[in-house]
Amino acid sequence: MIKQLNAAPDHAKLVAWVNEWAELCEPEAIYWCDGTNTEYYGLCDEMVKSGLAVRLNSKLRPDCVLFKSDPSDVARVEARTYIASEKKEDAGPTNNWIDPVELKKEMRALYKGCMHGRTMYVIPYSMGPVGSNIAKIGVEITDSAYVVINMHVMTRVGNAVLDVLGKDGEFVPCIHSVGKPLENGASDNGIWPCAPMDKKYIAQFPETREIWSFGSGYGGNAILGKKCLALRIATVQARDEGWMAEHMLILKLTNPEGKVKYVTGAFPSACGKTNLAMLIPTLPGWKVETIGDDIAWMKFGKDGRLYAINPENGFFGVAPGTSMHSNKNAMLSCAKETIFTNCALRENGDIWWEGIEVPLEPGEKLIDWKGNVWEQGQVDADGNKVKAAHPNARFSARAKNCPAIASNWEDPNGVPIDAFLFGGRRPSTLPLVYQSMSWEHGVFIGSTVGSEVTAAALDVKAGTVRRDPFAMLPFCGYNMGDYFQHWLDIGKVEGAKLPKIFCVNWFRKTADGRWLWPGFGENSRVLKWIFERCDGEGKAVETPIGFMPTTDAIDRSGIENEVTDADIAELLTFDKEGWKNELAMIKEHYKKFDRLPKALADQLAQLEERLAK
Ligand code: GTP
Ligand code: SPV
Ligand code: MN
Repeated sequence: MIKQLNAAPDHAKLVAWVNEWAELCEPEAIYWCDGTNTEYYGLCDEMVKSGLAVRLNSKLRPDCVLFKSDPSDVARVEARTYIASEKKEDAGPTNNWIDPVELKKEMRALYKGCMHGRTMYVIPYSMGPVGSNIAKIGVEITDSAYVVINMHVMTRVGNAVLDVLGKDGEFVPCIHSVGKPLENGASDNGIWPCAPMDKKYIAQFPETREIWSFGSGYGGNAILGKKCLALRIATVQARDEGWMAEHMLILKLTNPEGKVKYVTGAFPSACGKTNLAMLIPTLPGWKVETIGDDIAWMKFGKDGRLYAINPENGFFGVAPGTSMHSNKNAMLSCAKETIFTNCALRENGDIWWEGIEVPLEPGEKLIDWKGNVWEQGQVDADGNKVKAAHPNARFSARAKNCPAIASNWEDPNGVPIDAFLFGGRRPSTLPLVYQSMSWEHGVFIGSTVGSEVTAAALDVKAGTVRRDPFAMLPFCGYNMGDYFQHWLDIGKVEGAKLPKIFCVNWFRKTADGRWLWPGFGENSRVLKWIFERCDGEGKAVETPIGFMPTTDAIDRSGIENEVTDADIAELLTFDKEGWKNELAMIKEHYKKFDRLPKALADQLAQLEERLAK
């Protein structure tokens, strides 16, 4: 008999679905999450007691816990992520595909008895403000209390959601297990539970709008409202219903005269969305406020403009590199009520990571993300510095704790978008900023986004340029060529007043490896030019790749010594030879797409012509 820890809601379909999974997974107990603080802190206490989590020093970091995951379970696993559409061609060339019937059979065998000795938590959650007509409801079943507390932070969980569901409301069913049954009263003994790589599956079924995840407890693999629902499933819904689900930050930009514009930005994972969303402008009088840092859902308003909401409720932010200097608002967001994963632990009971810019005591030793004692300056057998925190260590912080959160961030109608930015880590060739010549040209730019590889996903080679169209390579729930077409179609909607499109690159380096651009708060100087361009102002020159600012169009007041005339000239030159090489790479990239829209092939041909002149 499975214990029922509390009463099930009055929703026959939901209860039947939960019972069906309970029968297969055979948990010890079923618990319906109510979303309260009592529930949240109760689960934190349990995990601290069992050794899965460490409670941080409550004077330094109130109501915070630290987890260390299994060293094999530290990021999204793209090679084990599937779009199981009925037809392979509908998943397209960029997604892994298995026939849904076959995959379900395979996965059911894994789910059989997978929750032995564990509680099955049922999490009703809303992506977007509860009850908003843009919001979507999901229900996640999981055997991980770590996932429950993360869902509390990252989504809106609990009874309010059940109220909206009523007796027969629709929800996206999401099933998750860490894939580590506990037999005969065994316990985790403080060790992060997960399954071996070849048993991990992150599966989306686009036609039936289901999510099945097995074997991983980390981030986007397990917190299913985020990438699985709000992007992979939502892109399919957005395509069918004429809206957009994008891997984009949303920010509110106010100029010194008090005029407001809203800007979104699609940068690949670990390429600066959270940082830009929370930026503190160095330019006097300018203000940036945060609407969202990772995902935007956008729909047309009656006025023909695109209105964006942030479907999330918190930030699952990259920890390393985050400091009071680089991102003060993120540091303050995670000052309390935060879940830390794979950060290092200090002797004083606080967290630490590379780039936090908090000096350690002389001789102070840490507990690193693997649980080993770590000494300052420690090197491994090959002489490489041992990292105290994993490069993809994360904080799960509540949006309401962000000092820069915009007062209207939960407006159910969303905010009207003026500009879209695309960008990635490109040490050469791509200028600091340029503007597209048209919507179609902007879609072309989005389709060619590339970045040096980061630590946000396993199984991709570091250091090389990876093409990540619209920063959606791992997150598009259908054929990428059709997704390009959807972007082109959005541009043809009658009466549409579309955002202007820009490409930015904060990551240019000199030949000897120095950053050419200081980035972070100084990026406000680029936002200023973008703001001006949206109003038809801002000096620019037309080049074969689009409109580039003249070197004096970027306000360098106060940083002329840091970014010299020579630097800005290098940041804003059109590098003809580099672009010829880029063109060849884009051609290679485009060969992958079986359903490449003709308009994009034309854009490529036109770029080639302009470069040949
Ligand atoms: P995901 O959460 O994985 O989607 O990542 P993200 O796009 O939100 O990236 P995030 O803002 O967390 O930045 C990732 C890394 O890039 C951090 O180590 C930052 O310090 C670094 N970074 C962000 N902005 C800048 C910048 O303007 N210049 C430089 N040099 N580094 C930056
Ligand atoms: C990303 O990788 O883009 C993230 C982190 O935002 S995760 O939620 O793990 O996908
Ligand atoms: Mn992301």
